[in-house]
Amino acid sequence: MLKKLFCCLLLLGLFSISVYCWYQLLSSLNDTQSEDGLIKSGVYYRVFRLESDFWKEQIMKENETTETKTHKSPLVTEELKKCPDPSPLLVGPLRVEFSTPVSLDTVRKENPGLQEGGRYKPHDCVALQKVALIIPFRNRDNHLKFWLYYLHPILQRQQLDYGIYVINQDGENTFNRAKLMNIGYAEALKEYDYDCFVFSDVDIIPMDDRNTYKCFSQPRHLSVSMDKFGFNLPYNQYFGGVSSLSKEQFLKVNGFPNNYWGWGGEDDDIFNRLNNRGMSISRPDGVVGQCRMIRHERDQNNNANPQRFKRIAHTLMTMDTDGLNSLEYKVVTVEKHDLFTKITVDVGTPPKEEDMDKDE
Ligand code: UDH
Ligand code: NGS
Repeated sequence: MLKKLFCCLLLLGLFSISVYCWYQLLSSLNDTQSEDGLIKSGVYYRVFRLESDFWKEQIMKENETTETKTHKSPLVTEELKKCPDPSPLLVGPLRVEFSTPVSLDTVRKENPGLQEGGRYKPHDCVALQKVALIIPFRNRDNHLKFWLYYLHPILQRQQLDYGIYVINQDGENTFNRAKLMNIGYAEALKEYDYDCFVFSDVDIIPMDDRNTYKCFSQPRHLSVSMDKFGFNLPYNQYFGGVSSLSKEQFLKVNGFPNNYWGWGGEDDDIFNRLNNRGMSISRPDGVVGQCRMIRHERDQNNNANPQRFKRIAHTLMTMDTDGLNSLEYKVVTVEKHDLFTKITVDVGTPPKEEDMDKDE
């Protein structure tokens, strides 16, 4: 009897010891596996997963809220500061040359921040001005490539909110640069609330990015120191090449004249208009204002206008009736390219009695 009792106690002891050992073994296994997160079953794993999913969800929710916040553009715009003046991105003098051809593909690759139609605005500050760049144009594709190649990076460094408008005269009739400028002004305003207009020949490139393509308190002449004039002004009243006028300044003079067909005089006419309305011309200094012109022959159907001297002598009499308020044209096509907006227009023909496409 005593022997049986001893055997039972021994078995019970052995059983307890084995149970204890199994327990220790299992719990040590669980600890290791839950630490490195590899265990495929068991309480620890589930807790770990649940916690992990919970935090994942929380993090995702947090991200969503931040993302929604950053996508609310009005909020962000409110927070953005005005861009500093002058732009801290300017580098000063630039090397400008036309011996190596450029491709539009290169220009596209080098300007990834552009929006359709050649639009741009700085993403980290609010541009000081909304500038429409107007280029009078016909059959100058090679010049346009150089212009886009050089100007896009400059305008971006100048931190402008800008759009490029190439106003292409349809057909082969006598060219009318000034009317194309007026059309550019009118068409650009249909698209965006621009407050400044830069009128630029397609073949003129600034050699210094401190020559900011924006508007000033007085109308601005920007191409003041051109290589073809020995880096000088050809005459004091010269207002050709590249100029900028605020919307207000442009309206004050009724824009450009529409009736200068062929080469010459239209820039002198707008100079007279500005002068007649009491404005003066502002200019950068001769170093900052240096620019290069792409050499070319005179285009077809842009012969010197024999009427130009007579016309500029009468600006005061004609400026209130010839200009923005008498502008008539037809839009033929509007093409939104990556690097610019091309608007092809029918500007009409010069009056028959004036054979303006013949040299004097
Ligand atoms: N333009 C065109 N196509 C034309 C004519 C003019 O796109 O057929 C535009 C272009 O933007 C050009 C601007 O109008 O830059 C002024 O025209 P222009 O370059 O003919 O005028 P500019 O005074 O030259 O610069 C005149 C011809 C000089 C010939 C000299 C020959 N050695
Ligand atoms: C003047 C013209 C302007 C012209 C300027 C420069 O004589 O329209 O020369 O021309 N005025 C008249 O003819 C009345 S350029 O040397 O760039 O071809 O802009």
